[in-house]
Amino acid sequence: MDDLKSLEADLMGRIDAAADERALEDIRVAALGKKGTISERMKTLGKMTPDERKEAGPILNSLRDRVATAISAQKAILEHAAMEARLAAEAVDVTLPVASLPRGRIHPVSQVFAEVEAIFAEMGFSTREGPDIEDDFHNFTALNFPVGHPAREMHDTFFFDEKDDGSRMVLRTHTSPVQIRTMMNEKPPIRIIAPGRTFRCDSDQTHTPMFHQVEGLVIDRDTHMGHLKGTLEAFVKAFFEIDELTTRFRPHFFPFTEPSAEMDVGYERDGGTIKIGTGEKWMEILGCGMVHPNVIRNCGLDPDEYQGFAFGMGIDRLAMLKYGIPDLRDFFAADSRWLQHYGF
Ligand code: 2NM
Repeated sequence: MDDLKSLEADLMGRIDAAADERALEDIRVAALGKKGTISERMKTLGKMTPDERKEAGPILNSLRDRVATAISAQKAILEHAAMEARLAAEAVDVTLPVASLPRGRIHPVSQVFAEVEAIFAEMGFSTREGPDIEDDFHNFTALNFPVGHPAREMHDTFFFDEKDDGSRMVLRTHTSPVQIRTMMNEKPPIRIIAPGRTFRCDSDQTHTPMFHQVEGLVIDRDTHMGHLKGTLEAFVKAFFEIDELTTRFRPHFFPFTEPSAEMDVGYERDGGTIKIGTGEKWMEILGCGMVHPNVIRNCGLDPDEYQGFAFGMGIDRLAMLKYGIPDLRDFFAADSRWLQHYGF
């Protein structure tokens, strides 16, 4: 028995002192491996009388268990220390400036989104977002698009495959579904903008199948077209950084607003560049109108109690106008030289 005690003390001392996982593994093999000191003792059990074995068996078993447990515990300590040492050695200060790589730039679309958000935030608007993939109700029906309306047809809308119930999801053709969700889920007064990606099956010099929009919505009691006009004129002045602005509201048709209008702003050419603000010419810049009573009703609000205005504009075109970028298609070509030139 005494030699077992001293064997255990010796093993425990060496396990505690093991400096790394390799040294510990050597100790494990020397004690518990096939020819290990403890394993060799276990083999002697077979040659004992039943009475001897009854006494020695539990003693050897528990010795083996204590040694195995000590090895596991020390292994965990060594693994943890090794990980700490590796983390310390491989630490990188991600806040240091990158000196040897070309710096990335902010895409003009991201820049303009941020500018538009900041301007409307100052006027008390907050931002709402929604999914790119929408159902028919939020993209069309709630917005007062009659069944069979041309905008629902294949040539404008990207449809997904029919589901088992016959319905089809769509890539949203505008961000208006965000306004629908907001009206259904929040209580007036509502003052929000909805920036994001939109999709229409259209591709030429001035249209890309994916483009960017900001729409806005105000719903309150006694909201009228004066509020619409004042808000949009204040926005255009702030965005183009001008004090003088002439505007013109041309009657238009949208299913979701009544009356509807397109807003033109005055501009003039100064050499090759376009100067927005005043001038002989008119530039169409956004669509707008008073939210149709059907839309307000579809969202569970009473149109006799609440009215409001809404508007929508293309961010890509606003970026081209403000920053003198000539070709829309370069926006989405992922050409790093273009981004180096036009980025922020
Ligand atoms: C536009 C033009 C006019 C619009 C309407 C709505 C809603 F959800 F309130 F009915 N959201 N956005 C709207 C109105 C959008 O884009 C050219």
